[in-house]
Formats: sequence, C-alpha cells, structure tokens
Amino acid sequence: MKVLVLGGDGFCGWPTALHLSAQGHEVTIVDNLSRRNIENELEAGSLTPIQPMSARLKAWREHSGKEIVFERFDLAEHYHRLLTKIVELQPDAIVHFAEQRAAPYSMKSSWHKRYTVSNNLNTTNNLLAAIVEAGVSSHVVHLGTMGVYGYGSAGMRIPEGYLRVKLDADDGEQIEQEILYPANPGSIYHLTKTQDQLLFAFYNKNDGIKVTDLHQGIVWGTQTRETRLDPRLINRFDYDGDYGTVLNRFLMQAAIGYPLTVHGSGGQTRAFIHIQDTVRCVQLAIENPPQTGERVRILNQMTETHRVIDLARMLSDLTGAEICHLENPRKEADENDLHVAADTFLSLGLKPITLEVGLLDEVQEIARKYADRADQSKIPCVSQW
Ligand code: NAD
Ligand code: USQ
Repeated sequence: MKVLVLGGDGFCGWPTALHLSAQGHEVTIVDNLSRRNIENELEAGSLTPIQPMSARLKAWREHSGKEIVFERFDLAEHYHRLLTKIVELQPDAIVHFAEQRAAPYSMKSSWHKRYTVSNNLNTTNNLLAAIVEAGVSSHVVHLGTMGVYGYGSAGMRIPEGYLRVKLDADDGEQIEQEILYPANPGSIYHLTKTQDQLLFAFYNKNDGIKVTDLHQGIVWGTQTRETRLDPRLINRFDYDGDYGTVLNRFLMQAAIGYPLTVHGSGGQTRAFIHIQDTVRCVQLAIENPPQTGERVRILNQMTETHRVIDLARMLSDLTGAEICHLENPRKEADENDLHVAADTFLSLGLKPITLEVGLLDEVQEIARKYADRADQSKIPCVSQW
C-alpha cells in the first residue's frame, strides 16, 4: 500500500514509518520538525541521541534497501502542498500523528493554548478537506487519546468510542441509540482530540471519508525491532517535565537515582501501551480499513492499566529508587478507576508486550545507557493548571 505518515519524525511516527516500510508498504513522511524546534524552545532534548532526518533515512536505506520519502512542511499552514501531495501520491492510507501532543505544554500559557488548538485542529481539518478536494478514497488512521473519555469508568468498561444509551421519547417509548462517548478532556491538548472526533464524524457523514480513530493510552518504551537495527535509527525518549510521559520519566529517574516524581497520592489510573505494540496496531488498522459507508471506527489502543503509585513501586522494587510524592501540578482527580474495552486489536492478532516483561530491559538498554545525557534541571513539571 502507499502510506502517507504525517508527523513521521516523532516518537510514535518514526518507528511506525520504519515498521510499515519493513512490511513492504511504500512510505512517505511529512513533518515540519516542530517537535525538534520545541526542544530548542524548552532547552530540553531527547535522552537518546536522535539523528537528523537525512541520516535516519540513509541508515534505513542501507539496512533495508528501501526508500522512505520525506517532505518538510507545516500541515496546519500549507494546505496546497498537502493537497498536491495527496493528488500526486493517491495514498491508500494516511496515518495522522502530526499534532502537538503534550498536555503540560498545551497549558503553559495562553500562547501555548492557542498554538495547540490552531495547530491540531487546522492539521486535522486541512487533511480531511484535502482528501475531499483531491477526490481520493484514502483511509485516515488518526492517533487520538484515551484522554477524550476522561479517566472515570463509572462502574463499566469504557467502550470503543460509542456508548449505547436509552432515551425516553415524548410518546413514552424508549429509544436506544449509540452516541459518541461523552467527551471529558483534562487539558487543552486533550480538548483538541475531542474536537478532532467531531471533525471526523462530520466528514465521514458528509463526504464518506473512511476514518479509524485510535484512542491510544500512554506509550512507553523507546525502541522497536527496526529502530534497534542501527544507532542512527534510534527513537526519541522524552523525560522533561512537559513532554516526558509518566512511565518513561520514572524509568529515567530510576536509572539516574532521582526520586520518582509521583503527583499527589499516585492514585491516578491510566492506560499504557508499549511502542512496539503501537506500531503493530497502526499496521493492523491500516490493513483492516472500514467498509465504504461505515461510521468512524474507534479502537482503544492500550494493553494494560496501572495506578501511577503502583508503577513507582514496581520500579522501586526493581531498582531501589526512592519515591517522592509531589503536589500535583495538574487539575485532575487524585484517584480513579479505569476499566477499558480493548478487544478489537486482540481479535486482530495483537500480542501485547507487558510491563512485567519489558520494564527492566528498558531501564538497562536505554535509561542507564544514556543517563549521562540527562539534564536534571529539566525533570520538574513546571506547567501548572
Ligand atoms: P511527537 O511530538 O513526538 O510527534 C508528533 C510529530 O508531528 C512531530 O515530529 C512534529 O514535528 C509533527 N507535527 C506536529 N505538528 C505538525 C504540523 N502542523 N505539520 C507537520 N508536522 C507536525 O508526538 P508522539 O508522541 O509521536 O505522538 C504522535 C501522536 O500520537 C499525537 O497525535 C499524540 O496525540 C498521539 N498519542 C501519543 C501518545 C504518547 O504517549 N506519546 C499517547 C497517545 C496518543
Ligand atoms: N504524572 C506523575 N508524575 C510525573 C508525570 C506524570 O505522577 O512525573 C501523572 C500525571 O499527573 C497524570 C499521569 O501521570 O496523572 C499521566 O501523565 P502523562 O504525562 O504520562 O500523560 P498525559 O498527560 O495524559 O499525556 C500522555 C501523552 C498524550 C496522550 C496521553 C494518553 O503525552 O499525547 O494522549 O498520554 S492518555 O493519558 O491515555 O490520555
């Protein structure tokens, strides 16, 4: 298949582009390198030494004999370049990773709120409008988030996108309907993902665009089968207070002997998935597109749930790391249960990598190996809301 990977220089996008290329798909990446520029803004880089795009692509060519095409432009701004690319390539699938993805970054200031909203919504809307204008039938596979649901499961498993509800009609009859699960975002970033859902629903209804929206949990780990092949292919690893996600932060903190930064009691339960499973899920989504006329397909892309404090204890047991409870910089429930239905990917053949098996490898292979690149002054979470 011809696959366009938007945001293919990022943490999830790069290993996905390699994985799809390794599976024999013809891959083109579009990315404006905004994430690398944000590194400069925050003065906080990847723990792993990621290489410039040209070095990445050369290494891939040498290892696989395959060519990945790269184009650098801003998808939120340069609509006509996107349209031209889609007309020229006629992609079977377009994987959309290209959004500002950090909740703390989105809440830093009014500038960051406005940037996140305009970047994320314009990118998504430009993509959908361009598919309509180009007259192609490309399948959009979007990376959404578990955070669109909020993190309470109200005594039931959170379904894959749609909630069955019973309504009392005026004539006394009871009507059953399926509606989008009520959105409950916890940050401006998460809010943009709830709005993406409405854009998808509209373009799907109005223009028949085929969309799979992957509601992904927190991704942990660094390397995949392909990024391990050569140091020049290494994936990024964020650990700073804005972009570092909780488990990768704890892994790095444990490796350098920094007390694990648990927000509040650590009773927050979240969904997790390993980066190797992310790339596999995207492949499964591409290879199993919705039927023509089918509503937006929503899949929960996560493999296990954990409380933050339990993750900290797990790492403390493995490495002897100290645990530190900090005042929570975010507005979020101190504790929650989270039960999630995630049956579709399992039924399509996903064999999840569990924390139990992968955690120690990750501490040794990445966090300890690159510990001397860590800047401890960038660990505290300074964005508060
Ligand atoms: P990332 O920031 O590492 O990658 C995003 C990429 O998109 C970057 O390379 C960036 O330069 C590019 N980009 C952003 N705006 C762009 C624009 N306007 N034009 C062109 N390129 C643009 O983030 P990630 O962790 O790889 O996340 C990818 C997607 O997956 C995001 O949409 C995110 O919401 C979703 N997701 C990530 C996680 C996670 O834990 N990392 C979890 C759930 C969902
Ligand atoms: N947390 C800590 N200590 C830390 C960092 C975080 O206790 O040092 C806590 C947070 O307060 C929060 C939880 O860990 O309760 C998760 O925080 P996170 O930064 O790991 O994840 P989040 O902000 O939710 O965002 C990440 C990705 C985002 C994706 C989302 C999936 O950055 O792109 O959408 O995970 S989900 O959480 O399932 O919505």
